[in-house]
Formats: sequence, structure tokens, C-alpha cells
Amino acid sequence: MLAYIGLGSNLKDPKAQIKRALASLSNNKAELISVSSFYESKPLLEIPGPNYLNAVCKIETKLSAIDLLDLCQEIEESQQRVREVKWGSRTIDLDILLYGEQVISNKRLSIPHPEAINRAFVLVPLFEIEPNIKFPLLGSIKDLLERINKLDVNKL
Ligand code: ROI
Repeated sequence: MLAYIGLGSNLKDPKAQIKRALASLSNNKAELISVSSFYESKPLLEIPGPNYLNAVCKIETKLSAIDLLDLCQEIEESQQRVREVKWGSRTIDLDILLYGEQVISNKRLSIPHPEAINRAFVLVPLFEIEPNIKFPLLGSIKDLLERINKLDVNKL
């Protein structure tokens, strides 16, 4: 299965955090196919905190969606992510954006990621690596990008 994962960090050397998480995504059950450039942006909703670094990667995996979520959460834990406050700063955040063309909605998982389509720091890097991708139910990335403000992310 092909899947796309969004990565974000705004603490403790964000570039190193994202690189480390990317390395952890390549294991015996997942293979990293491509990675976008890294993009810098202000925290969403003007929440105070350091700027974020974000990237998107494409993986090929034998893991089910829920096992992929477990892997992402293991990586977050291994990088000492602490969930202090909702929307707070974090060392690393891994979001499954797309899992093949599947639509998944349960207690732990919503795919396509419901916020992805509103976020330039997700759509811009995803477009860079997959300009023709379609979000199930939601449409082409080109159309989705036209609805949002792209000025608020800067490619490093
Ligand atoms: N803001 C930016 N710019 N990038 C993120 O990855 C990010 N992640 C979040 C919240 C706290 C919503 N804000 C963000 O989870």
C-alpha cells in the first residue's frame, strides 16, 4: 500500500527530529519512497511558540492503517513527544494523511486526515512530491490548494 505521512516539529532541533522520524519510518514493513523539501511556518492559529518545520513523505508499506498509526505513535514516543496541552509545541508529530485511496473513520483514525486539506504546511509539500494526487471524497490537490493561502509556508 502507498501512504503519505505529514511530519512536523517545533522543538529541540526540528530538522534533526524530522530526519530521525523519517529514518524510523524505514523498517522491515515500510519503505520510504520520497520526501518533500522542508518548509517553515508559524504555529497555526497564532498559538505562541517557535516556528514549525514540516515535511511530507511517501511510503510503501505492508502495515494495515492501524498498525501504521501504531508505528507513528511509537516513533513519536521514542522522540519524547509529550502531550502537554492540545495544540501545544511538540518535538515531533506524525500524521497519516492518506492510505491508498481508503476512507477510514473510527475512534483512532480519520483518513484522509480531516485537517490536512486546510493546511498549507501539508498541501504544499504533498503537492511537491505528488502533484496529481486526489484525496478520496475531497478532490484533487490542485483544487484543494486553490482554496487556501499558500503564502504562509516557506521552503527551506
Ligand atoms: N502549526 C504548524 N505551522 N505546523 C504544524 O505542524 C502544526 N501542528 C499542529 C498545530 C499545533 C495545530 N500547529 C501547527 O499540531
